[in-house]
Amino acid sequence: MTEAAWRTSACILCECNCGIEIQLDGRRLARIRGDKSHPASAGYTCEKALRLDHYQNGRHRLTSPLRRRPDGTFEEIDWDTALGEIAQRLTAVKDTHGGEKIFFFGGGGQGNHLGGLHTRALQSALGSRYFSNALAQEKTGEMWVDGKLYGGHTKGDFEHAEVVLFLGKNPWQSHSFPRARPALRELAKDPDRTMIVMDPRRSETAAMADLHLQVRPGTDAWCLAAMLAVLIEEGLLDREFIAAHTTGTEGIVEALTEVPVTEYAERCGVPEELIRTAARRIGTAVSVTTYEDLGTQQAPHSTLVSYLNKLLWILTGNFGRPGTMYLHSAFAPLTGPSAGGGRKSSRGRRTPVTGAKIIAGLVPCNSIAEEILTDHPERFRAMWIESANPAHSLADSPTFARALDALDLVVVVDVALTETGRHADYVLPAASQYEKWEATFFNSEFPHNSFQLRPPVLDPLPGTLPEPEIYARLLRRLGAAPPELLATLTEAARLSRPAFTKAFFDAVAADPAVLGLAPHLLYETLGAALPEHLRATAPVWGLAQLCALNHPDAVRRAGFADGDELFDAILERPSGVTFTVDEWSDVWNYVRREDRRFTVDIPELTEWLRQLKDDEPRSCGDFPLVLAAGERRSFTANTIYRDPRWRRRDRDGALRVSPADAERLGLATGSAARLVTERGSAQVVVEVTDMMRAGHISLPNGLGVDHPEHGSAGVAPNELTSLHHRDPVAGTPWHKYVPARVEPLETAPVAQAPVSSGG
Ligand SMILES: Nc1nc2c(c(=O)[nH]1)N[C@H]1C(S)=C(S)[C@@H](COP(=O)(O)OP(=O)(O)OC[C@H]3O[C@@H](n4cnc5c(=O)[nH]c(N)nc54)[C@H](O)[C@@H]3O)O[C@H]1N2
Ligand SMILES: Nc1nc2c(c(=O)[nH]1)N[C@H]1C(S)=C(S)[C@@H](COP(=O)(O)OP(=O)(O)OC[C@H]3O[C@@H](n4cnc5c(=O)[nH]c(N)nc54)[C@H](O)[C@@H]3O)O[C@H]1N2
Ligand code: SF4
Ligand SMILES: [Mo]
Repeated sequence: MTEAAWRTSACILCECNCGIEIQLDGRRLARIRGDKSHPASAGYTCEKALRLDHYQNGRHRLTSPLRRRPDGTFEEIDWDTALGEIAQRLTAVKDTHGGEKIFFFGGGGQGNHLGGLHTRALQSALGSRYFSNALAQEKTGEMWVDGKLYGGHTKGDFEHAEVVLFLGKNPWQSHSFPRARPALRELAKDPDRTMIVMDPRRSETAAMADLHLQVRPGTDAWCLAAMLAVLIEEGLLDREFIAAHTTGTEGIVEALTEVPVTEYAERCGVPEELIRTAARRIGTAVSVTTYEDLGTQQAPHSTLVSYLNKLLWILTGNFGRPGTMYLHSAFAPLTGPSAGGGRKSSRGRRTPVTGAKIIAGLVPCNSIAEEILTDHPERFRAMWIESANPAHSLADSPTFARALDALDLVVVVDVALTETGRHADYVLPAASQYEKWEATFFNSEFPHNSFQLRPPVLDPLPGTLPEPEIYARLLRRLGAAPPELLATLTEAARLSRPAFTKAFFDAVAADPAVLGLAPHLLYETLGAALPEHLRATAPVWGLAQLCALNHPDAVRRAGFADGDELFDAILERPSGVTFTVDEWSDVWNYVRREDRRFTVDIPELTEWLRQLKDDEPRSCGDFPLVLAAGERRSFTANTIYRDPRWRRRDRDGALRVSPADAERLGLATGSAARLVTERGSAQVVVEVTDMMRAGHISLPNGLGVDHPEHGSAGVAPNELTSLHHRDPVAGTPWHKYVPARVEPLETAPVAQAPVSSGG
């Protein structure tokens, strides 16, 4: 027998989207291995990718549109009925309340951003103006700071940096940069390089670090302020870089000069000498990169911490050289313009009811329920949700569910009947990410940036449709595309690609609003002229054109004269294409400022830094512990895998507790306990581990989802979180800082295999 072919695809479980190859057995993803031809991952995968058949073929898959009955149960209906009714009800909301009352959430998860293009077209057709996704509960504080400083997204060249700082980030488990584990191992074993980890927990990454700054939870601002003060005190700022590349450092440097290092070291619980050693190492290294993630972005002072983190590498001149930080090209934008980058376009946009700041076009996740559960005339009336599970992933799930129930219409597009789908009026079953063309826009490498368009490896499961087709059918019912325009573009597409390019850009020039519908128009016209199996790739042609316009030199250096050549290469190379090639000196061109300098002064954050001095420790009354609700572990992957059996270990997602707290509370590994917060309580299984410091406890993310066959395991973390603890600037939740207490339960310890703290 000949061996089944290996098909090219990608892992969809985290933003790395490692290239994989899949061997099918019928419809089963029988064997999976890393794809050596993938430009970024080069053959690497972690263990989670090997279990992707749980996603593809689990019992959770839906095969018919569902409509909710008045009693809350669902009935199967056909696609025509579903889309006909949805079109009618959307139109009714629009006519009665205005299209801007239809709120959009999601539009892509960890592996699928092509559907999101079409949701934009639907938004445009309905006149909807407000949307959000998971980034507005993690990254918007950082995006706001990025916008003010340079107007772009930064990342680090971790593979070549002499010193790397991970701030509330555990890449051993969560990855987020290519080949994270080999890169960490190399960093750890090289005596000339230094890994610094700031984390209250002795995470897998912290255990490998040269310097572990084991802060008290939620005190990173004091620790970073102290490190910056040491840099200033010891004359370690890069004055040349500051003079050549920045404006407005005086105010913040003055504020940092006043930081009392000894006192702040005490506040954050890290020995002063260790803070000084870390600061000196950063101040004297040839190259430094830093990575901040959820540990600080979902904790007190998060936006201030983002600023202090960026000051560490800016004031020491660690930008724009190998081994340092960089700005990069984008194949397609992941969000709207960031705060200060689009100073004109997005400044001052606020939500209609509570006036919360909209950053990068995203409504803060914690505000959404508040924008609905009110009798304010501007409240949202309907919600469209795709590729997201906000009734599980947003703070205070019970309140979010109540908000969904208060709407006139909720439509969910998903592969499964999720916690969110249960509150929908209609659930539309999408084809899986292995049954359609897919891609992600998490493309953030430099100097070579790559993009992968993955072909389907299977036909859609009967009863499901790929998102482009779902949206096309709905938009046709809504009469979204002007018929004359469709006719002109269809005709041009039949003629030739250059004729189409001209017709398309003429149409955009005549009426820029055409861009809003572009994904739909391209699917209907250019797509219809392509061979049928390529139809869904047509919107990528549009993105390739924009990419070539935005980065003409870098795209040319990558070997493509124009957007057409780039698009053809994308289709020809399913493992991925390097779409921009830069030199390190080009990095300044990505600074979206006329003078190409960093605008360092952010007065409101400088003021916040000054106030740290008088900031009282949070008094937690009945809740003496800090719960980190949502830790990334070997067996977590947001809520993408729904079958609890995918977890070979830690099926219940144990509550991690320090030995000191366990002894005080009379708990042992395997004990049952009640975990109580201001918002709720849950029964948990305890794991006693010296990863945790006293006073700090932790639950994994992504658990507590139900499965039709195997039920639910573990705790849904947002049953325990509240809407009120959030960043004052960005509105991002403090999932990693939930005041809590643990009460032992009388049950005998559950027999369990020993749990190791390793990966
Ligand atoms: N295995 C796995 N990998 C994933 C995911 C997954 O679900 N599973 N999800 C992906 C997604 S969506 C994201 S956003 C990333 C997130 O990736 P990470 O941010 O790395 O993930 P977390 O484990 O949530 O948090 C990181 C660390 O923050 C620490 N922390 C908690 N409180 C504090 C604090 O007050 N200060 C500091 N300094 N640290 C603190 C925790 O101990 C933890 O080690 O992971 C991605 N990768
Ligand atoms: N307490 C707490 N809450 C958290 C976090 C935390 O650490 N603690 N982390 C936050 C973070 S960083 C993130 S990123 C969010 C993640 O939360 P969400 O963005 O809400 O998303 P996921 O859990 O990734 O869910 C993705 C959904 O997409 C569906 N899906 C998969 N493939 C397809 C497809 O091809 N088409 C369609 N239409 N749907 C598909 C899946 O079935 C699933 O329902 O959670 C956040 N919530
Ligand atoms: S690192 Fe992320 S994308 Fe890569 S194999 Fe693991 S889960 Fe998948
Ligand atoms: Mo995330």
